Amino acid sequence: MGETFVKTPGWLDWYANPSKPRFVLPPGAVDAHCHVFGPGAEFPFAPERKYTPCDASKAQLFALRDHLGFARNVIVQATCHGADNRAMVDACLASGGRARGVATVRRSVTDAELQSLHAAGVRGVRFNFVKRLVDFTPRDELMEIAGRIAQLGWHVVIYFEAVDLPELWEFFTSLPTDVVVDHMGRPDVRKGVDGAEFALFLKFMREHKNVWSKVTCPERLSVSGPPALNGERNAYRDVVPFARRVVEEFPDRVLWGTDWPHPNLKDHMPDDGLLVDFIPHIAVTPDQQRRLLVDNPLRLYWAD
Ligand code: 0GY
Repeated sequence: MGETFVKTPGWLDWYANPSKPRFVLPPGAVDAHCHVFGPGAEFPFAPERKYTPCDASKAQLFALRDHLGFARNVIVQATCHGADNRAMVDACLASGGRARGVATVRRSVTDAELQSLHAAGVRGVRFNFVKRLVDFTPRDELMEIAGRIAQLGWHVVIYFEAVDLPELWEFFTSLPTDVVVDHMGRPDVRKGVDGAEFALFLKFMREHKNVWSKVTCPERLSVSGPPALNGERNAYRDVVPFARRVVEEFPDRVLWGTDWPHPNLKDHMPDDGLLVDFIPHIAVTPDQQRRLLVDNPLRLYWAD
């Protein structure tokens, strides 16, 4: 019998009965940002974690994939598992080639371990700069890791808050790989889509053609929040202009994902069916939708 974990107080569990989206996903659509948590009894959470989540297993993730109409997943290592990638790797291996992974590794990772992650389906590493989630890792360690994984053809996923972009700019623009930004660099939507902060993010993508963005997490970025329970399905509308701007300007460098099981949400847990219905508001033409959901993730994660 494995270890029993107690969830962080106030932890919101994922939405148990998501609605069926009205938006029909194109064939081959990829949920390019999601996680597995444990189960803790099988894959213990890391001692250095900043939160203890509910369990969210691979079987539950694959059931959600099928319910929403996705064909594939990209499973991103969550900070609650530290650099122990076993739960994510187990899910990738069990997916029959329908999941790829993004790992967290330390400088001590061996070449054989990197090869084994590659064989399991890992195609990137995640560098996290969100201070509430991780302890500081020296930049020289991250750059060393980036140099090693570049040789495998992998990319770097970066997670940071918009206010920290100026300070991180030089490091990010020195990375030798493709660079994928989580959640549009977490803009403060109150500052406006034409504000200086988001303008800097757009400049980052415009000037650096190796930078991609996930146009994800309206539920995390929204101030206006979900709709009232009145059957209205146009949720999180204050985030729409931000995501739409990125999709329109960089249609070949955007990805979309659910972020299931939605760690660290404090106010509400989104209905994942409603999140899928957000997509046609930000990618308004069938061509944009196909690139966002199929062509781009396949190019990045299933090139081989
Ligand atoms: C996300 C967002 C968060 C958490 C993590 O790995 C994680 O713990 O990514 C967050 O708390 O904002 O992308 O899932």
